[in-house]
Amino acid sequence: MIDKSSPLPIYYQIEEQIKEQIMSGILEPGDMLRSEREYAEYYQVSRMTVRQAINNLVSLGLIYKKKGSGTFVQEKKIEQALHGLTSFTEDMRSRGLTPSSRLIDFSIIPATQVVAKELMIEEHTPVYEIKRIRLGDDIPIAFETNIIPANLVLGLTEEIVANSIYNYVENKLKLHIGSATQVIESATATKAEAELLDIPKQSPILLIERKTFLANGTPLELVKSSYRGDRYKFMININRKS
Ligand code: 16G
Repeated sequence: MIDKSSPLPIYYQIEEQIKEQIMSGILEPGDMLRSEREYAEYYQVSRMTVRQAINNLVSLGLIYKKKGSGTFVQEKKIEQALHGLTSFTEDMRSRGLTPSSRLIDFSIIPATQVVAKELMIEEHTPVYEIKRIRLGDDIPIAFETNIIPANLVLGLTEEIVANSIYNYVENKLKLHIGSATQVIESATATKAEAELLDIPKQSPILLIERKTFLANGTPLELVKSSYRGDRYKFMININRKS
């Protein structure tokens, strides 16, 4: 099963074989992999070679190591389609996961110059600053900070933001959310983010900045979200210009 005469490195061949077993479902989420020693014996290679294959699969987020117990197949990543302006609550529900939030901060602060410019309001105008850990089926998925003009989204409370901001804006305030610009980049988790998201420090994360507008063009929110790179991926449908 390992072709030692192949130009492909041996660790890579092992990596591909394990990956194939995960993709085809022979190995399922939560299954424990064989130990390094067992793989080394099975493939007749050194443990170092096996370790390299395993570490690469860990970096890819396909498997994870649990201290003292072994290496396991990771749950499938949550795929978010980037063709609709959806809320976290909707994203989770559409995947059959139960959304929840842990409120880290809820305060009203004066808008800084930068925030004021982005939200097209006067500097020092009160804005909500909301920091939440967003969970799906009780697993932390993202850490999110929203900045929202206080005199636009009236009556926001801790209880509301512990549920869904978009639901309140649309169904209670009857405002129409229209569009958003979104920038996604890769980063590694800071110590604080790692603690909040329950991942090792320096783990890969997807950093998303969204600016959302009401249908009439008024800026509604500035949002920074750090999504766990091991649990989340984005999908876009693209059409070639005709
Ligand atoms: C998503 C949005 C965020 C929005 C939130 C509302 C991204 C990157 N961000 O997390 O801008 O404020 O949903 O969610 O998608 P909620 O209605 O559940 O509070």
